[in-house]
Amino acid sequence: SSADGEAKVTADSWRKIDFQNVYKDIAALLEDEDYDDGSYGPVFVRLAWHASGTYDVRTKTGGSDGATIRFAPESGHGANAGLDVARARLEPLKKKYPHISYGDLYTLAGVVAVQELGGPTIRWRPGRTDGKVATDCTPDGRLPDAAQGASHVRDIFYRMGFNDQEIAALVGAHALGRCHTTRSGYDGPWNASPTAFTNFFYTELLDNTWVPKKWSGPFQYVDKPSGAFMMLPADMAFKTDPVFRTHVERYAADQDAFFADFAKAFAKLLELGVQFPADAPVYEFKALD
Ligand code: HIF
Repeated sequence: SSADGEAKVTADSWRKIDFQNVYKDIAALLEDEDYDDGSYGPVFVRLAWHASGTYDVRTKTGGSDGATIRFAPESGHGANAGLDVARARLEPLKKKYPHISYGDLYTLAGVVAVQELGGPTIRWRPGRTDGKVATDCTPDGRLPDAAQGASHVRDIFYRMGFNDQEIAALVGAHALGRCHTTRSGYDGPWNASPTAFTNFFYTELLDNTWVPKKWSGPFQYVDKPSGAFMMLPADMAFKTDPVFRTHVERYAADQDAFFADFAKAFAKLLELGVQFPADAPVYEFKALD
């Protein structure tokens, strides 16, 4: 159980931790040839985002502080299906570094994954606490529903405090990983290199003809003619909505612009609702060789 580790985490116990070492240890957990496409990186990014993306800017509830994603009922919310796999993979590091909070561990895992899969440097600060309990879980429905379109996506991300440009920059993370029929019900990767952080979400979205997948599963798109790659209905909103599309075209044409804007928006996402100690250091970790 995690109770021992939790008891030791106080508001400033991060001071005892060498986060460069934690970074290295998370990086060592990424590769596994028997898991998915060979990397836990994509599911670590999804864990970091789902731990954070429950934030409501109006009520100032949710977010990664306290990491309520590990408690029922939030752990069992439909949007979080499969994230137990990522949490279990990281659990040995909570044992090794009992002073790290779960919120810091989960968000740092997302940073490590983005960077080690070839993405931009993400500024990151420690200071999240373990001081929340199951009754602090956010209500179901705070994370986006992949079956819906642009107005729903805006509702969800405006609630977190993002604007259209930031939302369009974030969605590029769907270059990573895949959908699993056993988790979301959807199926397949977004492109041919799901373990590399690229701007391929945008280029594939614009360059392919996307057609409804013919199957008995949930409505989604596949590329014509190969059928090897997928788009969620919510992803397709970034092609059809004219404002989102302006940003998508820019990021498809300019990977550096995407990397710069993603780095800012993703760092902001991971910090939503967290009260950092005034002297918490901001890390810019170097990717390992
Ligand atoms: Fe995802 N996302 N996401 N997502 N997501 C899935 C998988 C990943 C949405 C739905 C899904 C973001 C936004 C949205 C990642 C990262 C981010 C899956 C498939 C669904 C259904 C889960 C599964 O079956 O395993 C929706 C509707 C979003 C709003 C548009 C973020 C921007 C893109 C915020 C983000 O960073 C990653 C990485 C994965 C791949 C996980 C894996 O296990 O490979």
